Amino acid sequence: TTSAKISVLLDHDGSADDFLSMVLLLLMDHVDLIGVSITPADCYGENAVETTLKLLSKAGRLDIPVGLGNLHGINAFPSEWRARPKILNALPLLINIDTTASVSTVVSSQVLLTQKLKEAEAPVSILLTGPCTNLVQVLAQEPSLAQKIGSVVWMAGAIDVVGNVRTFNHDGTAEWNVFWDPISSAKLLQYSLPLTFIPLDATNAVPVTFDFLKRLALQSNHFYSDLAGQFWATTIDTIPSYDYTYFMWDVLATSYLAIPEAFTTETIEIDILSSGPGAGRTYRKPGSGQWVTIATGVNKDHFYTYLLDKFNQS
Ligand code: AGV
Ligand code: CA
Repeated sequence: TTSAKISVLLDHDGSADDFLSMVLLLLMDHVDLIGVSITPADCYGENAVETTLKLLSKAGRLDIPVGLGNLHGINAFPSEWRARPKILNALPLLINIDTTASVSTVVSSQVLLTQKLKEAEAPVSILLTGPCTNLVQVLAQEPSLAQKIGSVVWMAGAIDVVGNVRTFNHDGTAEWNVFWDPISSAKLLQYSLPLTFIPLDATNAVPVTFDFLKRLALQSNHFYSDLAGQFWATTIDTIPSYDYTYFMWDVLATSYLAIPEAFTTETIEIDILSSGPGAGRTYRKPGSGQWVTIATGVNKDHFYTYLLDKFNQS
């Protein structure tokens, strides 16, 4: 029934798993997706808007408002990663979906998030699958909106494991979503929000493997299985090093909204470095007063079964 639904705002940054996260939210019976905001981080904004609208159109959900952020973090993502949505839009499954009629409905991310939080009568769950910059800006301008937020689930951080940033003048301890705008990331901790991080500690368990892609392809007569298989195939790089391995990062974080029982968690006090060679590092700091629930692991079979079942639905 409608009353059992939770209202969810998604802020994503346009990588393949960000789009699959949006699809997964649309397929969740208990979720009412009330807005999609885009951060131009691991994507070029205009390409990500296009993919987002194509997918909403395909789902018959162009009623969901879309926002595009105009804020940029100080540590840009590699351009090769940002350009990937161009390939997604060219795939046979998406290329002929025409979105020109709906482009005018795109507003700025801050306007969208502010409006939706203001309007909300029940607590809103916020899912962040990219950096947290838009949300932090909104709260900086109107701190009282924090009371409208029931939970924030963020694919972010690397607590007890190495990070995934490999770049000049950095020590490798940070995860990219935190590193892109480490200043906003550190600020997010100061609003006493109910925060849950799905960090690399948990996502490291779910790389995109040929074995999983084979299982997905066996059910590719279903549109979303076909879509997921093709999106993830574009992420298989030729250099088999950790830095180039694509994980189901955001999709795992999204699944937390539906199958929290598949995760092991811990509630701890942390801090985030906002500058220096460890910029974006998320680390345990007892006494900081900045409490976060972190996912420490996941039951892979539970997650895979859930995912294959969801992408089987239409
Ligand atoms: O750090 C993981 C985050 C997730 O939100 N992103 C990708 C996911 O959408 C950044 C990222 C880390 N390594 C990457 C990334 C890679 N090899 N390719 C693209 N993006
Ligand atoms: Ca992402």
